This record gives sequence, C-alpha cells and structure tokens, in this order.
Amino acid sequence: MVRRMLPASILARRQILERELEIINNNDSALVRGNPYLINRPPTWLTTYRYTLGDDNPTKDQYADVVAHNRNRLRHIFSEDYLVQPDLFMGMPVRAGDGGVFKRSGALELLHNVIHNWTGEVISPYLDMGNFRTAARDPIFFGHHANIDRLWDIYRNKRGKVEFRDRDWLDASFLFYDENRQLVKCKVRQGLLPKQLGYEYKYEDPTWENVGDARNFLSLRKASVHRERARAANNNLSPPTEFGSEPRALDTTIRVLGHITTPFSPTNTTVLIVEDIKFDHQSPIRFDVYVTKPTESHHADLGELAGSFVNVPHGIAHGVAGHPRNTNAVLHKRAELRLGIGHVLKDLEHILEGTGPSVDDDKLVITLVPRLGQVTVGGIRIESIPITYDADDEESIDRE
Ligand SMILES: [Cu+2]
Repeated sequence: MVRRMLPASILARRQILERELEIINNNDSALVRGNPYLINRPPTWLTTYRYTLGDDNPTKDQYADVVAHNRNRLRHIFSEDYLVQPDLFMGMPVRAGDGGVFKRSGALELLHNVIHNWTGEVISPYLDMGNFRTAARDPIFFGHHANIDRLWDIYRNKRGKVEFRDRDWLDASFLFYDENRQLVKCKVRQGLLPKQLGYEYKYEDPTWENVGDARNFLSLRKASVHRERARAANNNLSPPTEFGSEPRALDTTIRVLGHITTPFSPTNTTVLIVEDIKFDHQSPIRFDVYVTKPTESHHADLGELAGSFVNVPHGIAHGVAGHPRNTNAVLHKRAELRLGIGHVLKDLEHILEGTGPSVDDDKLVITLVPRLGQVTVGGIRIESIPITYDADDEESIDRE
C-alpha cells in the first residue's frame, strides 16, 4: 500500500538505495524542484555511512572505497554478534518510568540516523529529514522508513524468529484512525510481522554477504595496516592511556586501553560499551569508535571501525542559526553505545597477521574520533555477555 502512495521519482530513488546504497537524483523531478536545498546538490550522490553532516559528496574516484566501506559496515551489523543479541541491533528496552532521557539505541538506529542527516538540511535548524520534528515533510521519509523496515525484516529472517518475547513490548498499544475514521487501538504484537500487515518483502541475498567482496576489503585493509606499521618506527605516537575515572570531553581524539576481563567463549558475545554519553539532542552529533590490538610501537592506523554514535537533531535548536555546531549547548541528553565486536576482533586477527604478536592479549586499543558536535563520555568498558537463546518461534506471536 505504501508503494502506491509514493511518487515515481521517490520509488526510483528507493530502489537504487536498496541495491547499491546509491542515489542518483534527477534535478528535474517534482520533488527536487520543490526543495531549494535539494536543487543545490550535485546531480549524482552516493550514500556513505561515514557521512557527517556537511561533508562533501564523495568524488567519482572515491566511489569504490565508499561502497566497500558501506558493505563492510552492513556485514558487521548483520554478523553473528548482532544476530545473537537483538538488543545490539534493535536497542535496549525503554520502559515507562525510565525517565526517557537515557538512550540505548541499537545498530539499526545508526543506519537510520545517518540517512536522516544525509538527506536533510546541513544548517541549523536542519529542516526536513535532518530534524525529527520536520522529517515526515519530505516524501523520502516514507521510502527511507520502508527500507529500515526491510533491513529489520532481513535481520529477522536471518535469525529465524522474532527479537523479543517481552509481554510489556508485545502488548504496548498505539491509537490510529482506520479507513472509516474510527479510532482503533493496535498492539505491537498485531503488527510485528509484515505478513500481519498484508505484505512481504522479497528476500534477496544481500550484496554485503558477498564473501569475495569481504575478502577483498580485508586484504586492502591488511596492506594499508602493514604499510602503516612499517612506517611506525619513525612515527611512534604516544601510547594509549587508561580512560580514567572522570568523564571526558570528546573535543579531541581519545585513545585508551580497554580490558578484556572474561575469556572469549562460544556462549558469550563481546560487547564494547561507551558509557554515559552526554549531548544536546537538538544538535547533530557524530563520533566513531575504532578498535585495534596494542603493539610495541604506536602508529596512525586506528584499527577497524567498530561503530558510530550519530544523533539527528530533535526540535528547533536554540543555538547559532546557520551554524552546524552549537557551542553553547546544554548536554542534558544521555546515551550509551553498545557495539558487538566479536566479528571486528576476528577481522583484526586476519589483518594483523604477520605484524608481530600483540603485546597484551587481554587489552585492546580503543579510539574515539569526534566528528561533529559537543559530547562528553563517562567511560569505556568491554563486557562478555551470555547469549540468551529463545526457544519460541514467531508463529506464536500470531496466535496470542
Ligand atoms: Cu526516521
């Protein structure tokens, strides 16, 4: 039904987004003509999950690299780490009485937020898609959300069952008007699966599952890390330090040691937690988290990207109009970022092979790179979380 409501131009954009994460825009379309911001964009854009608000579009020579990074990012988010722990993909539960200030979003939120920032305005107050208050004004909002829904569907198909059996969640209800303008109450359990809503997504093998593609990405990374390590002797950076017990402003790159306290085991998944992130929810925010193994000499290669924290502005900012950075923001919003890193550690083993032994197997070097906005971070820890298997199948959702 959603499909029939969308203008053809949006559909074309959405289908390309699904296939190659690439949007080719037509400046003559009605959508673009009506939007002064879009018309200033170059005719061809390429989505990158590394996008930070205000970044230039990648150039043609950067396309292959961007696509490789996008696919690698998706490969991680749909890896075993995330499949066995739906909290990491969908986010931690939010319950009435929690106060609503503490956000613990999952990886799906990152895919969602980056595209909001990327399709929205780049200057304050980041109108249309760039601000949750105005996002639904842009018709691409619906295409974008259909794609998020489809990514969730792929995730559930790969798991073979629904994410949570929590009754609080399944019985949470929302009010809608139906086609006869009657107010109806719908529970989450009634609309959890696309087939309950009368449609299904066609399942195709996602492009990021191409093994050759992943191998190619890893061997390119390996070559670049080996080059960097060979240079390290003349370019030895100061070693990473402990995070410390006080919160730290992320106004410069922070490079710290993370401690692995529990040995790896098949019944556990390794999670990196960036604790007590404080930020202003009216400002666009981004920082990236990299992970590598400690070595004798320290060099500029940060390791593998484990994940990112991205905030889409919500509400009309009280900051400086026309400036993406609100320097007087009150950092009243709090969040926690949880990243599955089992897969990243496996990649690291492959990439670092032949570079000499890690100096300490119980430690990781974790790097936080600020990209945009004011943020403070309370701490970083690595946890080994037991995998909880749920025997129930999704059919029982329909029956209840
Ligand atoms: Cu959205």
